[in-house]
Amino acid sequence: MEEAVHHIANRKLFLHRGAYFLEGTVTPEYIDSLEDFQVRDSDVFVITYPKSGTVWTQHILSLIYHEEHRNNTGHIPTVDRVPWLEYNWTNVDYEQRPSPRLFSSHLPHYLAPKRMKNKKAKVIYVTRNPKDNMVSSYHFTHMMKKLYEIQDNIPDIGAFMEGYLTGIEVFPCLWIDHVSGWYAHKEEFNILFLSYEEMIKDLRGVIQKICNFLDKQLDDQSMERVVGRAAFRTMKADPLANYQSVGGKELHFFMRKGTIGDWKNIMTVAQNERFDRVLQEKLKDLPIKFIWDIN
Ligand code: PPS
Repeated sequence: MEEAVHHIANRKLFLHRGAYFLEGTVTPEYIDSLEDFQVRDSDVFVITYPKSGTVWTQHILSLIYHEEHRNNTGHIPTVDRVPWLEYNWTNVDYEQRPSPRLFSSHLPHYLAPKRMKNKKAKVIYVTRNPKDNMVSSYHFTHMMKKLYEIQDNIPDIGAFMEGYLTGIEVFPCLWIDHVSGWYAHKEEFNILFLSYEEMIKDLRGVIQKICNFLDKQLDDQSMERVVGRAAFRTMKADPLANYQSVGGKELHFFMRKGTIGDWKNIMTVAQNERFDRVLQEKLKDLPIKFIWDIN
């Protein structure tokens, strides 16, 4: 089990304080230093379990805050506008960055900067139903391995699901631990919970909700632009939004299918039943009603 968890595509994973991180992009010392990260009251963080709509929400935040992004006159990739707190891929000097700073993160709640808990900085936490989350992650893993020409240890969906449910090949930790951790500690943060599914079903409504949370009111034309540019097809074709050239590789498959219920196309009945057996009880303890298909 230990051996199997140690890669995502060409990256080794290392375990630190109960979570896995990508080796070569971050150190245990840096993760520890984030505890004292100088959070500003005006900071905004998008926090997710991977494959829950992170890039989508990053993009929406960037569109809300940056007029030249909305108007298509700016040329800064989303990942630079809303950089990763724990993975500073683009070497942004966070201290020098003007307010309001926007960040993305996959950190579990207990590794979040303690100054985030003064309840002034804003946190947007996005969840996704775990079957689609797992399937999105499965395809992503395959595409990454193909991209980096890694032939070995490519699990089929059954093996991948076992890992997802039990802790093998799970980055950064078990889905249920991440989601239940952030919900259980919600009183400590100024936090807005959103779901991928409500974004699919009512994108404009969710963007308005985000604007209300951020105290950022957009006029009708700006709102129109944000909604239009955050649509799946538009984002998929937008090199600034689709991670096309991050790490010198063509990662445009971050935008794969963008729907609810794709798990039905790949999971067998038996796998679905097994998934339910393992997670159903735990899901009951979450204050979320998941949407499992597009209808
Ligand atoms: S990551 O690697 O954690 O940053 O991935 P993340 O961005 O969280 O999740 C990727 C999935 O989000 C889908 N996506 C979208 N869906 C609908 N509309 C828009 N605009 C959009 N942008 C990204 C993306 O397609 C991945 O889901 P799947 O199911 O694989 O298509």
